[in-house]
Amino acid sequence: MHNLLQMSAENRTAFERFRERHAHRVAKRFEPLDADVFWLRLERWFEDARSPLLALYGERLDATEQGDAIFDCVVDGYLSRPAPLRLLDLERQMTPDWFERSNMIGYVLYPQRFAGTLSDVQDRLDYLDELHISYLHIMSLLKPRPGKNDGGYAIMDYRAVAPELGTLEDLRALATALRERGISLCIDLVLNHTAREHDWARRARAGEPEYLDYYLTFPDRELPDAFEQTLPEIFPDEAPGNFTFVPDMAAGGRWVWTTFYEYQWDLNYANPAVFREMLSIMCFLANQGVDVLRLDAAPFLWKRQGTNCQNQPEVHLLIQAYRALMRIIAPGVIFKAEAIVPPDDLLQYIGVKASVGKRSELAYNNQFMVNIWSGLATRKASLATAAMHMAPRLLLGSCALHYVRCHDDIGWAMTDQMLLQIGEDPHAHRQFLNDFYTGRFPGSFARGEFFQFNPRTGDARISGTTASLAGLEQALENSMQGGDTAEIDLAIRRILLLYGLILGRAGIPLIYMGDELGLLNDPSYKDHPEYAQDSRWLHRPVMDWHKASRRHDPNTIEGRLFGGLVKLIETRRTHPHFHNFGLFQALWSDNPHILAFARRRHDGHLLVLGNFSEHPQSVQPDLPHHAGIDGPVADLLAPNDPILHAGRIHLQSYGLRWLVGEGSI
Ligand code: OTU
Repeated sequence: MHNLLQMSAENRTAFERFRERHAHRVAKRFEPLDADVFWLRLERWFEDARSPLLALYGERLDATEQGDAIFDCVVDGYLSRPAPLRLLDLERQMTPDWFERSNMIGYVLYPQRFAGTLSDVQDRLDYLDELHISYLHIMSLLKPRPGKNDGGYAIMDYRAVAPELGTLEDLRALATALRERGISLCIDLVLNHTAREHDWARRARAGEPEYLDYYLTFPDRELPDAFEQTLPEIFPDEAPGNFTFVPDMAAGGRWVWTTFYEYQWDLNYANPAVFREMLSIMCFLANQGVDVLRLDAAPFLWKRQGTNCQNQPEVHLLIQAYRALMRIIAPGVIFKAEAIVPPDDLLQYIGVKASVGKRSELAYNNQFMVNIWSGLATRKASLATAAMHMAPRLLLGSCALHYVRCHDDIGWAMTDQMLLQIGEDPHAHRQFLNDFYTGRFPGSFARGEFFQFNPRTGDARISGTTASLAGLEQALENSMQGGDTAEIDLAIRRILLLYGLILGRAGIPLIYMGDELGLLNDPSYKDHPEYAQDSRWLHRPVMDWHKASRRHDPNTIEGRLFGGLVKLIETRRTHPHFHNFGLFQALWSDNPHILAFARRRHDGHLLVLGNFSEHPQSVQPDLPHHAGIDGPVADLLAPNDPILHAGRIHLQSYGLRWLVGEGSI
């Protein structure tokens, strides 16, 4: 009612028109209360859905029919939402900060590599409970093409589970089991492209005009060449260029837009039929019990000649339209934008100015991830500190995912501007990081490999597990050759420092499968023709349950890592300081090795300190004061240890402190 009064006259008319046209049908299919709830929600999100859709497709002659078809899809999605999920929607609407709380702890896994089938994953949930996981990202779950499939990111059927993992029924059972434990389920929605074996692609290939329009295809090189002038290459090493010639497509063959691998065909979102198909897939997945949709490769959804075809304004309109429509259907479901882009671009995915709260709720903080790895290599906090100072602040209702490693490579995506600001030459610094993390730099502790080395530009990204990049692999090898075990200790400290930093930030911290046990690089991918060309498989090892069996023994590496992580997690989840609602502050200290950031909240302030150096360090005693703490200070991680030594705040080698105290905001 009230929302209707807020609408512009034009939107109100459009809404009334919709209501008149569909009232009868909705009343026939819905229970009266459901119909009321439906109209209330539609009223609430009508403008948010209509304006981006008008901007995207309003000029078309068939705009009205397209609008009706999208509306039908919303009605169907709402009708097929199962009762337990509707209850969850209600609960989440009453708890809008459900994904922003201190107890949100994420875990990311490949089902095959973690356990086997989906029901095997279900059998392992007690393990995740030990880590207090409340958010589980299961990758590669939907049916991919056979053979090479980019780790599951080339989907053949969005409405089927990969056969070797089980069935849709197993997925629903797993989602239910997770829900009972208070764990929300995130899966990938690969919306930029389908596998070339997808039914749509097959029909496009056969020349069906309706489906040809689902993809971006060209009869000759004219347009592809024009686009290539400004397009970067995402996988230059293995899949150069952005177009693939398909000789048997339509009559005489066509060039297909393939940003990633040649078997991943980019979808054409300028076609509203594609928009609608993907909406219906979103509903379908949400109604199986998925809570978080990870919008894979979001920046690439819209192409424009003369640009790099990323982060185009239409991408945000698409996300905004999906966001509003899904709120009508399944308000308990949230979006996570997978956009590994510079901070200012990233903010667009969360929403700025008038679009705040209307786009994705979650986004990856890639900058923090690369900057802490840079900090570990240089032993200096300056880059991470400068970046935190400049980072745009996230607004209420959205939060960042913090992570140390994920299934992808590490690309040194800090901005040139940031590197120049701390006095580093951008090219030289990236070169240094590549040398350091592949072990080429003298004295490096890291064991990584290049990903997508581009001989033309000298650019490369890095593959490797957290443990191997943080020195555990090298330390173990050295100790077997009679070397010093102190190196092992340092590697463990580095891993716990990195995790302590991401757990010390607000938002959702993500543990990448196996990091809790220090799983090392898995070079066996080189023996599999399917994987051999893609070094990201180096850091996608199979879960080592034998190592896991040592996790409760504090005298083992696994026990130290797992126990250390559990302690950090238990501290975080039981203290309100880590809730996303708070004022973030980056601090410069008087010691270049120490990273310092704070959060101010009405119920107490938190000051996180991390030492990037292997040597003990100290910082000035008034740092908590600069973080707004007025009274006494306590360390959540070591309540009984004195904080000051010789009048300064002391940190051990790779030490971490979570200091708290009262103060004004
Ligand atoms: C994503 O990554 C996935 O995470 C990858 O595993 C897939 O291969 C890829 O999409 C294709 O589906 O470029 O190097 O800004 O960084 O979408 C990985 C977003 C990637 C891109 C990201 C992409």
